[in-house]
Amino acid sequence: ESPALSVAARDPRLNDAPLLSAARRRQPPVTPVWFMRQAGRSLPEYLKVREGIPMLESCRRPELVTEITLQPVRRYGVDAAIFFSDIVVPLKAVGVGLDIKPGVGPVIEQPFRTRADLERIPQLHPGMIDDIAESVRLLTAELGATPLIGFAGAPFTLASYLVEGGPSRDLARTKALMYSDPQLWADLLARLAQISGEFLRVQVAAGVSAVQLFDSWVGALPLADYLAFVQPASASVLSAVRELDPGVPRIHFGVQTGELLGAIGEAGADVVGVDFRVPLDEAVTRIGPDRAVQGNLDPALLFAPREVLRGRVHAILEAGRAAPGHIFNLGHGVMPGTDPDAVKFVVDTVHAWKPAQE
Ligand code: 1CP
Repeated sequence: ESPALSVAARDPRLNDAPLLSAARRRQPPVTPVWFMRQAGRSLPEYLKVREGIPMLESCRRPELVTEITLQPVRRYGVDAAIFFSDIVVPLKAVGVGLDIKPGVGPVIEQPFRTRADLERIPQLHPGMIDDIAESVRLLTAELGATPLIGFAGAPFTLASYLVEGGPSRDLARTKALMYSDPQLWADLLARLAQISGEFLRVQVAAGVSAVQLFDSWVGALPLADYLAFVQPASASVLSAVRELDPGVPRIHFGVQTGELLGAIGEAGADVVGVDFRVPLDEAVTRIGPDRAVQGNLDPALLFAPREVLRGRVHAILEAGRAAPGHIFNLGHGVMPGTDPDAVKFVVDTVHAWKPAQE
């Protein structure tokens, strides 16, 4: 049982924020836009403030987290900030031995293999992440009418790092555990659901306006296995947020999830993130009329000529009209080496767009 968290008062101007209107399926006057990985390696101002500070340490310094989170909001005029952190931060906070290696990603000291390994993944308690709440408070004070999106990794994607020991192409060990010891798998996912749920609740209590649950690698599974082995744990994370504050929209995203889109919505999302492989109007058919969508420009298009980029942005905005609410985003994160001026061009193109009259 988690202790009661009291929810911070939010800026009343947030009621009219386009991001939150779209998430609530009230069509805002302009389509809101933000980008996964909008902070980070594509920004020179990010590389400058990160110099000499290891990634995981930078996530635990509230002043630095605040500065890095605000950088893309200042530069691009996006409709939301995404909290600067990483999906493995709460695992580190409970004591799992891990690091984020530059150019690689998360690396786990002792990969998860047997039931005995569960003992090395204790529950997360709010007192372990006071700095996260502090960062959110600093940020919401600076952001005013611009929403802050909190986030966490979903149980499947977190489990994939723990079991593989780091980034993996095929998730073979993860699937082997899932198919060979379903009970241990369920217990691992339940533990990770507690950790992700508490990580999100601390952010919501401190004042974030929306949350995104990243299940980046769950597209590796067929639908039947997603329903049997993953959806219950993801649903428990999303319901932990809803119980604390039903007014905070829940966005849920994964890569290569074309076959899973309906089920990802049914895990308890208000907004389903769509990668670039499924056109948005087709995604709406798969998800149904009760949820908004977010997406879905291929991040590689940021390297294309401006006329090509503009055409694709307009096509996505047109396709997004099929949805009861559309938040413009990429189909996955901004890639390192992306020209920040191309990102700014997309923001301006989205904001300038007017739907053709019927
Ligand atoms: O030193 C560095 O700058 C390392 C690069 C980096 C950054 C900037 C990592 C390592 N994490 C982050 C920040 C981060 N991670 C953010 C906030 C920034 C923003 O969005 O503006 C977020 C939302 C994440 C979430 C995250 N971490 C995900 C889910 C999103 C996604 O891209 O699918 C995942 C899978 C991770 C793991 C991770 N952390 C870092 C890397 C390079 C990776 C991916 C490794 C892999 O390919 O498996």
